Amino acid sequence: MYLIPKSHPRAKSLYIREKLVKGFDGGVVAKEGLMAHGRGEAFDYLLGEKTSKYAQNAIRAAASALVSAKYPVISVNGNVAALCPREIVKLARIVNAKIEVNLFYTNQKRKETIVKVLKKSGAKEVLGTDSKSSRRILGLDSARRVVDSNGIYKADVVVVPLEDGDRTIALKKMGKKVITFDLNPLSRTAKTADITIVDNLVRAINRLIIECRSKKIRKAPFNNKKNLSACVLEIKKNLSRRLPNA
Ligand code: PTJ
Repeated sequence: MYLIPKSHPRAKSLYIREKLVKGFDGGVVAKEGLMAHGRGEAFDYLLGEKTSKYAQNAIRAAASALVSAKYPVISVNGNVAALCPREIVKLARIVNAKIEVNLFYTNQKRKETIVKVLKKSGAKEVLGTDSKSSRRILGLDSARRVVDSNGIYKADVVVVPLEDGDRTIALKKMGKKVITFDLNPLSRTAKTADITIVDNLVRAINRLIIECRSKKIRKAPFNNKKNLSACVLEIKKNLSRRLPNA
């Protein structure tokens, strides 16, 4: 961290990157997670590295869905555990959600390391490592199909930050409401989820926590497809604004 001077114009983004590197060195993040982060960084750059009003609309809709959920569950992968474990625990506590570790590049040792990180961050219970309570999601071939019968399997609302498209589709087929954080508004997950927060998880999760704590949560109409289109147009606007003068 000390290698990045505070005065560096991109210090914030580089600090976030360091969390991933630290997570990789500590056995939390998969190698592929570093690449996934790079893709996220690129989209964040195009989005102006700020929370747009469209992301805020989605955050409001997500808060409303979470506080009215009967059995909400937050799914945690390696990148999420490296980026914001404390915030995940805080959010789970506020909306009374279960936390479940669920990995794409599954590996029991990494799962257990992630559980330790979450417990160190204050989680009392973390699901996803007990094979006795595991269930399979039908129609899904990736390791993400294995979920906990007291967690994702039973949930009515599932938060899946940085998710892959296949499982989002499978969760939808199971009748669940899916909330995701994805900097790429064009990804399959972004397009399939009920509520897509097109923002960096690191920024948006704090806003979601504030929103869930607020006493003024109102159920307002939310159209994910329209909101995603607005996010794409936002990128287009940012690009034209930043065109170098020829
Ligand atoms: O820990 P594992 O084994 O479960 O693996 C986790 C990764 C992230 C490697 C796995 O889920 C994966 O391969 O994801 P994808 O399919 O690359 O999708 C990740 C999506 O998250 C991409 O659309 C990225 O743009 C986006 N993304 C990356 N970093 C962030 C992000 N979105 C929000 N906030 C970020 N910080």
